[in-house]
Amino acid sequence: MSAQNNAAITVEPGKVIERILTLELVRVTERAAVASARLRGKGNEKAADQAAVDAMRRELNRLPIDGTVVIGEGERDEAPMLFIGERVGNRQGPKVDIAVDPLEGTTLCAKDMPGSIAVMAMAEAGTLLAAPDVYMNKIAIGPGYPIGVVDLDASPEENIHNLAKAKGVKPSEITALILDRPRHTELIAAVRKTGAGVRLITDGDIAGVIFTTMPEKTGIDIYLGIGAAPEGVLAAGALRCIGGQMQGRLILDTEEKRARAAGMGVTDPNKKYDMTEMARGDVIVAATGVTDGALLKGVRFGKDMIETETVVYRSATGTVRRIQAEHRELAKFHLD
Ligand code: VTB
Repeated sequence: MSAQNNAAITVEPGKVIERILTLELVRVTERAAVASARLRGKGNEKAADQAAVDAMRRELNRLPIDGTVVIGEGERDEAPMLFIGERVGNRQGPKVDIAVDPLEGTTLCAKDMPGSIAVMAMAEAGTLLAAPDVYMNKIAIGPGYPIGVVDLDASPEENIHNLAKAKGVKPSEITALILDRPRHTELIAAVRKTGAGVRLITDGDIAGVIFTTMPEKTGIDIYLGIGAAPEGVLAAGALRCIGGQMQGRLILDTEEKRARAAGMGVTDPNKKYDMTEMARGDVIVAATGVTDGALLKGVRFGKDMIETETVVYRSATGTVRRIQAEHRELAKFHLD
């Protein structure tokens, strides 16, 4: 019998508790998704985000964990809830790190455009990179490639060529996913120069990174470019579970940002983090669709039930579960 099969029987306390908590995480992201989906398309990003934050915090505090938010809505003074350093859970369980993005893609939700999700990760205490809310330069590919085939410090051209070679295709058969931002003008041109295609997204680079793990389905081979650091850590957590490669480097281009990062334990401001350094320990990541997207269906509001779709990843076993839920009580009492 494998160690994993034994886990439920032999005493490996942390692991067993985490296993049980997998479903608890689903409850948390489901409720955040339902709460923000009620504000889909209303043009109010703040209200949609707040609804997700409130619901996520309420559900988190019901969990049998002693959690500390390491990736949150912001630092204490700028975020009243789910701020970095906030303790969550009922304190009657394992010490864990919590990373949240209660509504990833607030603009997408406010405009009812595809791809907004409610996301969180839970990991062994002290194992998630406590990243300040700055930008991060990221690169990610799916599983099945030799280690180091792409690298954050290589040029976009080199990366596309090396990836194409490893995949056994021409560079023109590679597609890169990049956030549509003026800061990426040169990057996009460099990728296109190789013959590769570029798919641009307006928001949502956690899902963007995850897309690289299923190129047959998404058509995406590589994620490149600069997005938010908190999203980078959450994406690294998911990729740790599914397999693949990811690197990230915080962009600490001012004294103030370097000082903030240092306060969170970042000793080398130029460090290139591998995904195993961004999410070092056992981690569970859950995401529920808010609006429809390629990764997840959005929340459906019916007369008698609300439907949600959630994906939950667990690094200890590499299990990926998709959970389709029908919430009758939430519909009946119009709850978030
Ligand atoms: C990305 C994107 C997010 O922030 O991380 C982006 O994936 C980066 O910031 O959905 P800018 O918008 O400033 O470029 C989001 O758009 C929102 O958190």
